[in-house]
Amino acid sequence: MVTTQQSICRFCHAQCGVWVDVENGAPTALRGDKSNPVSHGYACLKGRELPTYHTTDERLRHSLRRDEQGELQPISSETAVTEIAERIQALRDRYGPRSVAIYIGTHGYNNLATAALALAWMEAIESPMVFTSVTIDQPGKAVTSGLHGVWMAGCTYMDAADSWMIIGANPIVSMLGPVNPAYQINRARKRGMKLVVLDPRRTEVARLADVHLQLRPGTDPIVLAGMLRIILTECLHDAAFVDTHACHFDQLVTTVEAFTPQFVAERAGVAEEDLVKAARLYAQGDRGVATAGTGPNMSGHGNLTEYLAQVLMTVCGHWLQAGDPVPNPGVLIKRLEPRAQALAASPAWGFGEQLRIRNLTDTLAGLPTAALADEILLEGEGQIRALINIGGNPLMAWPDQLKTQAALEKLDLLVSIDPAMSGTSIMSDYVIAPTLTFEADSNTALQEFLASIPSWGYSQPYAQYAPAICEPPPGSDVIDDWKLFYRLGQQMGLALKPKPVSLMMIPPEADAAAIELDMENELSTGELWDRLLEGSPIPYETVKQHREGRLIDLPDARVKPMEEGWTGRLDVGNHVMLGQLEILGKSTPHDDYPDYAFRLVSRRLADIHNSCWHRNTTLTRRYTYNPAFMHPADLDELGLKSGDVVEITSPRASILGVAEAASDLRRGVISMAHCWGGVPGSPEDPHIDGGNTGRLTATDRDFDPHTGIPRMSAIPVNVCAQDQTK
Ligand SMILES: Nc1nc2c(c(=O)[nH]1)N[C@H]1C(S)=C(S)[C@@H](COP(=O)(O)OP(=O)(O)OC[C@H]3O[C@@H](n4cnc5c(=O)[nH]c(N)nc54)[C@H](O)[C@@H]3O)O[C@H]1N2
Ligand SMILES: Nc1nc2c(c(=O)[nH]1)N[C@H]1C(S)=C(S)[C@@H](COP(=O)(O)OP(=O)(O)OC[C@H]3O[C@@H](n4cnc5c(=O)[nH]c(N)nc54)[C@H](O)[C@@H]3O)O[C@H]1N2
Ligand code: SF4
Ligand SMILES: [Mo]
Repeated sequence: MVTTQQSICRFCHAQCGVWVDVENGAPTALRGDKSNPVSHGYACLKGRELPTYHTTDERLRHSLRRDEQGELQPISSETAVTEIAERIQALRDRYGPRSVAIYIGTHGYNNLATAALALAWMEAIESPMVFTSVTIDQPGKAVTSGLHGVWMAGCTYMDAADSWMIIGANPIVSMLGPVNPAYQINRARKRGMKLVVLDPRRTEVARLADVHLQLRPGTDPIVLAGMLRIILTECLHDAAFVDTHACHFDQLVTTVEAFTPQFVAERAGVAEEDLVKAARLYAQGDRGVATAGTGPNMSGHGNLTEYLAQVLMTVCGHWLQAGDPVPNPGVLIKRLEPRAQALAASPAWGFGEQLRIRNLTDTLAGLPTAALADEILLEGEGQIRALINIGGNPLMAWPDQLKTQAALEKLDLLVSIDPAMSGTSIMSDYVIAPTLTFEADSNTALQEFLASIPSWGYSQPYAQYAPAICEPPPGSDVIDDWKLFYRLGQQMGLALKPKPVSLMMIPPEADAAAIELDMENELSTGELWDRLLEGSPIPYETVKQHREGRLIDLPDARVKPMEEGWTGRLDVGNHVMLGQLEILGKSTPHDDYPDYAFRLVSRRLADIHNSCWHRNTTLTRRYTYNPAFMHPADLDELGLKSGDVVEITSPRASILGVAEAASDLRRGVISMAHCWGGVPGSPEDPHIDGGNTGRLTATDRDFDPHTGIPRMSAIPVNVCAQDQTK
């Protein structure tokens, strides 16, 4: 019997609304829901394969434990939890709470209930060592909210914007930002929205742009400063907005003075007229967004790029203003009151836990994950000895793969929650086999929460509820990820007090409303969600009545004017950021690694999500590995052709890759997806395993002094044909 059910794809943060066929209790096919008002029928190949992940033989159906011979053997989840609790208790008693860390990876976030319980458990064991993928992704975003301050009314969405600037992101493939970006961008362009894209590659989204600046990797702040200078010189900025709502404007004006169109064109390798056109197009119009992606966040000046993007929005007065309609007042997640006023800048780093490495501290983006391997390796008081990896894959994803491998090997206890034998699962002492998307209740809270980032989230009040639609495979012993933390709490005699997800965007309110969980009687995942969404603007009960995902009819809301006597200002002249910019404006040579002819930049492959399911034959119908894309003229010059195996060498290490001609690249750039490659030290076939770009990076070189993120894009490399004699 086949039934067809509405649900949410939870394979990435986009959370598209979908239809799923369930046959004899197992999901068999997935299609985008054409009637869905936000995803409009979109479902990518990764999502269409989601049913397969539930049923593939590759999926773990039981948890695993490393035996005395070092082999991973099946174990009941109950025994696994009991043993893990004992081992963590022992480490904590002997070495203190700081010896226990968690890492929340992308699939930890895709399941917000798990993140909430993991954080509650860490609080209960009193360990501050919470790391996430955010600090090796786009840490500049959270940091900027402190450096620049936050505009309480937020910004416009693509359906109403006059201009939009995308700085090193490719949302049509990555879904960074709005849901179904291709649909939204095409519609907005038809309406007249102007699109500017900065990317060394002519990406899918760059092809739709009014101006594409195909800049040298890592030169984004130079280009943005140049655009600011043009906007200010031509008086295209919103002087009244700046006067009322910004501070340190004069310092900004002085600092961008050095970034003449000629200087920028020479440094960034773009045409002066394109730069001027881009600045004018972005500044025209009343409402706009400048948003950055992973590329520039990883290429050496991430905080500065993100900061300047928001400074551009502020200088142009592009934020929502008093009287503007509020696009989405919040459905499952409460937002800041939409007022035309600024929450002043606040410390972005330098508080909370002090790391023992590179003087790093906690930050608004969280503890620097790039320092986690060192914190495990560095002996002495405070050393991390146990790590729980929640839906992430450190061995493949963290920078400096060789150091990561050494660190994971050194741990006394490594636990992964993962449905697959990932590179990290293979190294783990325990692998907890989780339920997958369609086996547990969920909802669209995650995508709604992402609205804390300008331009992300739903542009209308929208929510969807998705109850479980199938059971785990017969005979399996899998648990909902969050239950690991609940049950560890039970075993260790702790009371867990998770923060409501409904209040996540307002941390003080979430802290004050921590939920007392009954530690005797375990809730179902659905019941847990009921608790986690208490206090949501629209009662979760109401949302649950509609499984189809729908727009919520709310009374017309407008942005309120600034409160009388309000003093908060957006800081457009943060001294640390302007200090960094000033150095880039000096006339030192731009080539920081003259001995390395190429810069390797990151990218996403359309059909593969990070390190997930690389052996799925449908996902790999185009690429079974991550090609090393290079400009055809660069290949010619090196006497190489598509399909040749090349050795790519950075100051840190060498990897093998398979060259592929790509005329959409700027010359001198190699573009390669991350999270591929085999286990270092084992035989690797670049046609099967691909190459791990993280191995080329070093955590103690070219790193951001605050978030610790090293250069993971714009990596200096040389390329040559593989030395067959090795
Ligand atoms: N050089 C370089 N390095 C990079 C990047 C780059 O661009 N360049 N990108 C960085 C970025 S942006 C990120 S986010 C990180 C990625 O960092 P991670 O999140 O650490 O890596 P993923 O590969 O996304 O790991 C996902 C894991 O979750 C498992 N999984 C799949 N489905 C489920 C599920 O339903 N439940 C659970 N529990 N697990 C599941 C998969 O098997 C996989 O092992 O990599 C970073 N590293
Ligand atoms: N299909 C697919 N979708 C994904 C993922 C995936 O692996 N596959 N991963 C998910 C994750 S974890 C994340 S964080 C998001 C990321 O989402 P995005 O940030 O949109 O990721 P990319 O598509 O890699 O786009 C980054 C772009 O930056 C460019 N770039 C590299 N270096 C520089 C630079 O120095 N300056 C500029 N201006 N551009 C540069 C690259 O050429 C690339 O086009 O995608 C998510 N979605
Ligand atoms: S974009 Fe993300 S949520 Fe949508 S179908 Fe693809 S994987 Fe699923
Ligand atoms: Mo990411």
